[in-house]
Amino acid sequence: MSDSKYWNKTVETMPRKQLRELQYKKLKSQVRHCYDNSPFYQRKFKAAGITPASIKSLDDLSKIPFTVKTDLRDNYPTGLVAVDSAEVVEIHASSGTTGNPIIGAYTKSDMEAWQEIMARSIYTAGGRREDVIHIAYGYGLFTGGLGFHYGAQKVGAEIVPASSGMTQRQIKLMKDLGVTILCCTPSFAVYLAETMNTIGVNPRKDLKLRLGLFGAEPWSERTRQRVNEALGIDAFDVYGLTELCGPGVSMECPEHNGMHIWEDHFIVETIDPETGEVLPEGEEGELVFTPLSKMGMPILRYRTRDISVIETDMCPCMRTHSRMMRVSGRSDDMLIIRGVNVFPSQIEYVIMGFPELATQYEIHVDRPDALDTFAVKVELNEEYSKSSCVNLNDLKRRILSKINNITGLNPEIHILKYGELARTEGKAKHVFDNRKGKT
Ligand code: DLL
Repeated sequence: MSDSKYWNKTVETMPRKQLRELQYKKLKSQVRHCYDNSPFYQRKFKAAGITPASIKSLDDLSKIPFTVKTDLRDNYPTGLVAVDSAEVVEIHASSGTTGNPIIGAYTKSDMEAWQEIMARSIYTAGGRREDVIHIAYGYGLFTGGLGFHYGAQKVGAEIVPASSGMTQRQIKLMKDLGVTILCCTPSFAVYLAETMNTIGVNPRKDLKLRLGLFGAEPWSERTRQRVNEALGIDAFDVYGLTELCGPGVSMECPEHNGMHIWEDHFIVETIDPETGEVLPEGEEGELVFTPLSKMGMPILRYRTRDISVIETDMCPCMRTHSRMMRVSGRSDDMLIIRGVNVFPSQIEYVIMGFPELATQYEIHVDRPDALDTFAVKVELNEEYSKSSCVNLNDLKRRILSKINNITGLNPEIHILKYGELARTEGKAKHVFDNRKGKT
């Protein structure tokens, strides 16, 4: 095993003042690149009455207008590409199910930067060249599979490019190949653990798994505890999005106190999602990112809709890069039920607190008449499903009371048998809002 805990100590522990200087230098050239080569940003700058000369310090970043998801959809497929098409070497796209997909276009230098931060991310969690890394994020247009693949390649580890699907065969491969690191969505990690239990594979005895690198969807601390326990691993949170590069924008270190944002490649701001006002450090709000190394499809002040808090105090790991706390939800995932704001993560938090329940859940909202209906479907875990001594009415009452404490609402609670809710191999679908189009 290598002895250093850093992939690039100079960069990862760079004093914050120096890091800010580096960001300013890169921001200036990024703004210049957009101004010279992107008709989209030329129009935006003109409308805002700014030129590259208007950016005289990092504080001037706030003069630049935000870029939002609809800008990307409206300029599909290549309206934001700022290089000659011959410079583009790879395309990825988000998994959105409605409208135009969000495209990511990469040049050779974009690919190198992405590979570097993915290698840094894997290394930060403890991945080394001696590891066998099983990548069960989807390969293809989604950035998850290939993003981890490129990073693991640079670390020099042995890669099992499993992609999604064929869960039982994945478990066999993990066992036979001595896989030590699992990379997938947290919901697929839960599903793998459940399947192992069903087919009689004991991860602690039969596998060599030690780490899990899970992201691409919100998950809770309690899900982490459950997965750690079920698989006998140390699970790490990893964050990113197609518009910025893919996974690798930020990564947890072994302190597990937030994900270090690789600030030599990204500037982060937190804003009030309603007013767009920049919030002081440490306040919860929507994350806005400005990537600093993107040439193919540069993007400035991108509104992610992801809600989190940024901390800049020194982490015991001595990395100076600021940390984003777990994403508590997306501002556009927030449900307004009978006038009350409800985040799916609040419901997940309650469910994970009941050892009698499996981790799968669904939230159903509808408006058959004038009033919203709200139902939560949960499952008993495998053991309780088989037992006849569970008092379902009492369990229902306790779940309801916890949800009511947090939201003030009284959803219908449906307790199903283990395995009755659909499982997913990629990002989980928890919310079924059937009110769309109903007034
Ligand atoms: O999900 C990239 C990725 C792949 C990240 C693998 C981590 C691991 P998109 O499909 O464009 O890209 O989806 C991006 O997923 O805006 C968040 O809402 C959500 N998301 C990603 N990582 C996390 C995370 C990839 N760790 C969208 N926690 C983002 C919570 C996450 N939400």
